[in-house]
Amino acid sequence: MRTARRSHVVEQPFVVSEIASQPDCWRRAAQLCTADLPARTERVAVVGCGTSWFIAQAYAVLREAAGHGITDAFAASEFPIGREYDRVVAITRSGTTTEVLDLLSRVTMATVAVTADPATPVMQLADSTVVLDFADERSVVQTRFATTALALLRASLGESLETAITDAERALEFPLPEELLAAEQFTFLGRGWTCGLAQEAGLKMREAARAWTEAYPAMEYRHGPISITGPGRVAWMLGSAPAGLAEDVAATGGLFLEAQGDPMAELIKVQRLAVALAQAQGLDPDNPRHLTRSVILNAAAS
Ligand code: F1P
Repeated sequence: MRTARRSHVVEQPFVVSEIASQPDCWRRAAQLCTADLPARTERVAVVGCGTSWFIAQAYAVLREAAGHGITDAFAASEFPIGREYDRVVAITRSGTTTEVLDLLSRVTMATVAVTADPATPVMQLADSTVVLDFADERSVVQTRFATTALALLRASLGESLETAITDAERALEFPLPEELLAAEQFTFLGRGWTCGLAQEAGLKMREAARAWTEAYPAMEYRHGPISITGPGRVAWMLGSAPAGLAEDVAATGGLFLEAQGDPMAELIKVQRLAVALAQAQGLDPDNPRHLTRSVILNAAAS
C-alpha cells in the first residue's frame, strides 16, 4: 500500500512576486496615455503619505529639473492650505488614506489622483484619476505600485524607461552580498530626485525588516549622520555619489555602496534585501507589525 506523500511547498510572500514584476509594470506604465497628468508650465503640488509621499518627492524634483514648472511635494497632512497651485497630484495606492482624502475634499484647485484601486473614495474626490490596477499589491508593504507610479510620472516628463527596465531586470538577479545580510545599520543617501528614493529605501527596510535605517541628502551626510557609520554598517548611495563621499565612508570602516545604473533599479535591490532580512528573522514581510494597507483615521483623529 502506498502512503500519500505530503507536499512541502513553501509559499513565498506576495511581496516577492510583486518585486519581480516591476520591469513588466514599468513597461506598461510607460505606454499609458497620461493626458490627465499636469501639463508643462502648470504649478503643481504632489502629495501622498508614507511611500507615496517619497514618490511625490522624487517626481517633484524630476519635473522641475525637466523644465515643466514649479513642483512641490508635501506629506498630505502638511499641505499649506491657502497656497495656490494649478493642480494637486495625489498619489495613493489604496485610494483610502484619510489625510489624502481630507486634502482632496478641502482644496478647490484641479486635482488628479494616481491610484491602484478604482473601487475607492479617491475616484470621486479627485477631478481625474490614473488607475494603475495592474500594479496593485497584496503585500501591505508597497514596492511595485510605488515604482510603477514613478515610472508613469517619469514617462509623462518624456523620459525613456528602457535603460531603467534593463537595469531593473539585472537588479532582480543581483546576488545580495553577505556583508549586507549581516550589517546592523543602513544609511541611505540621495541627491536631487533620489533623495525621495533614499527615504523610501529606508522606510522599506524599517517596515519589512524592522531594520535600523536612516536617510539623508548625500551632502548632509557629513553634517552629523556620518557619526553613525562604522564597521558592520552601510552607507548606500541611490544615484551617483558626490566627490569624496566613498573615501569618507571608507575612513569610518563602514561599507559604501553606490548605485550602478538607474536609481529606481537600485531600489529593487533594497526591496529584495528588506525581504531577505525579514525572512532571516522569521518575519512576514507582507504584514509588518502595527502596519495596515492604508491608514484610515476616525473623524476625531483626522
Ligand atoms: C500610504 C501608506 C503606505 C505605508 C502603509 C500605510 O498608503 O502610508 O506607504 O506603507 O501601508 O499607507 P497609500 O495612500 O499610498 O495607499
